[in-house]
Amino acid sequence: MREEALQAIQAAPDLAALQAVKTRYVGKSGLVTKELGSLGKLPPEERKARGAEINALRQAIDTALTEREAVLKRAALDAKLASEALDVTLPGLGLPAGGLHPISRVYDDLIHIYERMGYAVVEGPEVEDEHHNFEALNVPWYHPARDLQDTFWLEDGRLLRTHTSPMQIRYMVDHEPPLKIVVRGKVYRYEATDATHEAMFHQLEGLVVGDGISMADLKGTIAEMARGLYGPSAKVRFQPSYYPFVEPGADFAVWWENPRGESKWLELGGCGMVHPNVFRAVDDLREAAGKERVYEGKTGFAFGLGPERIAMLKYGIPDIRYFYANDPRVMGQFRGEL
Ligand code: FA5
Repeated sequence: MREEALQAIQAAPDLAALQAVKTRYVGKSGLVTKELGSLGKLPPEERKARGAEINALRQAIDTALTEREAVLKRAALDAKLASEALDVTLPGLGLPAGGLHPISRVYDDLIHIYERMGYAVVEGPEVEDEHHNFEALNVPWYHPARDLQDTFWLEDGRLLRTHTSPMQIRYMVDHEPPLKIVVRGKVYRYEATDATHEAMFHQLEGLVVGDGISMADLKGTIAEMARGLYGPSAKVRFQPSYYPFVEPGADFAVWWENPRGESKWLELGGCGMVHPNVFRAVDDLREAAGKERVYEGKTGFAFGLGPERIAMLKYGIPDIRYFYANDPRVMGQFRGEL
């Protein structure tokens, strides 16, 4: 039995098989255990020698079991380590990185510049009423300027705002002067699209109201923005223009150069001194809401510009429609740019 047991132990391929061998020989009803139990049936003179023999056998089996167990445990550990091995020199998994849309990046630049000058940043509703989008901005229904901004009308008589200027009205109705704000957001126009015109685009609106605000303050502010965007030698140009909600009104452009040696005037937006009729309309709305009339005799300036124009030049995007076509070949180039 000795040889047979020792061989079975050596041959056990894993810990479970070894346990089975152990049970077979030295378990409660194992072969060796049974032998020990049958000692009592032997004549007393044989018992001692037989007992010593069985004990020696049992010891040999125990030793062999312990040794084999150590070997198998070691092998199991080695196998586990090998299967869970980690090669720390392998490159990491490439997680797809997003990126900020180029318009968001231009907004961030612009807003940073205005926050430095102490402006508050606000947003307003994209669905507007006619009064805020036109009338209160000195554009009555019969005014030809309504044709300048073709409008998406909703069935309930409201509209998609054609510019961010209605937020001038909303903000002044809710706040007293002095104030300095920029408004960011989407605007909509019922227009045929081309390389520089979209039906949905963005604007950044500025409004400053206080006492003794002048056209010089407006020009200085636009120049400061241009320097923030294009460096200390940036140039700005103002040309007289007409917007019903400002008087006088102007269009402004910045001189734009890039490292490739390209340069030109970039027509950015409109601006001017807030028209007294706008202040009057705001005071009327305030009065109707039970608030004090506080805008009579105040002065202020406003401006509105399109970040798409800045982004097209900055990133060399030749057609405004690429911004919103969700073409991964275009937007993929802004991956990981935060
Ligand atoms: C306005 O919308 C005025 N509210 C701006 C303003 C505000 C003037 C405050 C005075 C005082 P205008 O329609 O010119 O103005 O639009 C302003 C800018 O928006 C343009 O200079 C241009 O940069 C951009 N823009 C206008 N139409 C489109 C369009 N279809 N697609 C892309 N950008 C446009």
